[in-house]
Amino acid sequence: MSDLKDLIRAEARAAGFDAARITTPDALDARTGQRLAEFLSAGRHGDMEWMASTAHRRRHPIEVWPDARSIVMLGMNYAPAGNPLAVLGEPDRGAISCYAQGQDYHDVVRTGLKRVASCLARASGADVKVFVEKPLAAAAGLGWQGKHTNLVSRRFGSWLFLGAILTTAELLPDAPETDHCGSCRRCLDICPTEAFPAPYQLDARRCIAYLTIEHKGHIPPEFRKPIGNRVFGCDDCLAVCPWNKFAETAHHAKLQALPANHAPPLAELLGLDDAGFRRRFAGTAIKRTGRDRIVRNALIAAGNSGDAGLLPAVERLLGDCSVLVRAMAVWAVKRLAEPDHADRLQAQHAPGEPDVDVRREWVWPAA
Ligand code: B12
Ligand code: SF4
Ligand code: SF4
Repeated sequence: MSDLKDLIRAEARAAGFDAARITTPDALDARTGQRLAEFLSAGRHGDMEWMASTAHRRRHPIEVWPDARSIVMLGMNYAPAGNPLAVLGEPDRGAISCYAQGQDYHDVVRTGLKRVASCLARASGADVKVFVEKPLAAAAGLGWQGKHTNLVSRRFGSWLFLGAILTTAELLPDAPETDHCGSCRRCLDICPTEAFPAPYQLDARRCIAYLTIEHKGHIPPEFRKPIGNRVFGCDDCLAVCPWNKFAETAHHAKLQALPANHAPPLAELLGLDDAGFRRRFAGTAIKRTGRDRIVRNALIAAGNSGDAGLLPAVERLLGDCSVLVRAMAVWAVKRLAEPDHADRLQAQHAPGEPDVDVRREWVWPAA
């Protein structure tokens, strides 16, 4: 059994993972399922409807696969090389969360998981399935669920991607990790949108990662200023975690930030059409979000920039095909243009505007 564990650890390292530990399906108690149910019944998942429709499978690993006997939990370090919050002081550029600056992590983690899973299946003759769950990572001792709700590791801080392999193989479990947050509350206090109703709980509807990446509709006015120049995700609660001081920069070649994806100029993002967007972000997690949502986010960042030099690019988007884009172009115009110029643009565009939400943006004061 320990030979098999050694083999799994060696294969995990070769596949690019930085940590590999074992737990069993019965290491999770009923509280995990209850907490997921509470999160969903409070509506905290927003429009991520898949979370509600797959909840029955995600309550407990046994629901995924009753025959599973062990779980291999894997962690991949994606710690950035510099301070990920420095870009927040450059208002003419878009802040892209460091998890998305390299190649698409979904593909990188999935490829690694498949490699470790097939090695385990070959060596043991057991069946395997791949999966992800934070409470299982804590049960396996990879870290603990911090007050920001993500897994924190004493070795890697808050910068770990997670993956899991369920298997019918009997493996000796590792010890779980305990909570080392203590009285710290840095992550809770820095959140720009007050997305934590309580320690260890997140209301995704208020989280900038949700609003800029997952949310398909208009971003509610109350969040537009706090979003600042964040055009894809947010690193604030992770970046301030004191446990990051032990983290080493990510070494997986595919997770290194691509220079073009580190703080792109807003002027460039505002000029993207569909084809340009697909070319620009091919192979990254950003491509999944689509051009309209990224341009929507870049318009919010432009509106917050105070840079009237961005106004011509913003004005061009007043006639865009996407209502998401037109609505935020109106908001950005109102924030950047002199009042008489904004009035002229309103007289030119508002009367022929077919969409009710965009018309409403024209009449709302620019909050
Ligand atoms: C949906 C989702 C999101 C949503 C919701 C996030 C959330 N915290 O629930 C949004 C879009 C907001 C999001 C954002 C981010 N995400 Co995300 N996301 C997921 C996903 C797909 C599912 C998470 C989920 O099921 N949430 C539902 C709730 C119920 O689960 P929960 O977080 O465990 O919350 C419960 C506990 O906190 C618990 N609880 C309550 N009280 C208490 C008390 C104690 C003591 C404890 C221990 C627990 C506890 O109950 C909560 C419900 O209230 C996972 C991948 C996966 N399949 O697991 C990635 C995942 C969680 N995301 C990840 C990342 C990296 C991010 C971002 C950092 C990306 C970014 N930079 O923009 C941000 C971080 C924001 C944050 N502070 O969480 C990583 C996290 C890795 C890690 N080290 O934990 C994951 C695991 C993906 C991966 N494969 O690695 N994400
Ligand atoms: S990712 Fe940003 S917005 Fe979301 S909870 Fe963390 S600090 Fe708040
Ligand atoms: S910042 Fe502090 S409270 Fe938040 S996860 Fe890290 S140690 Fe825990």
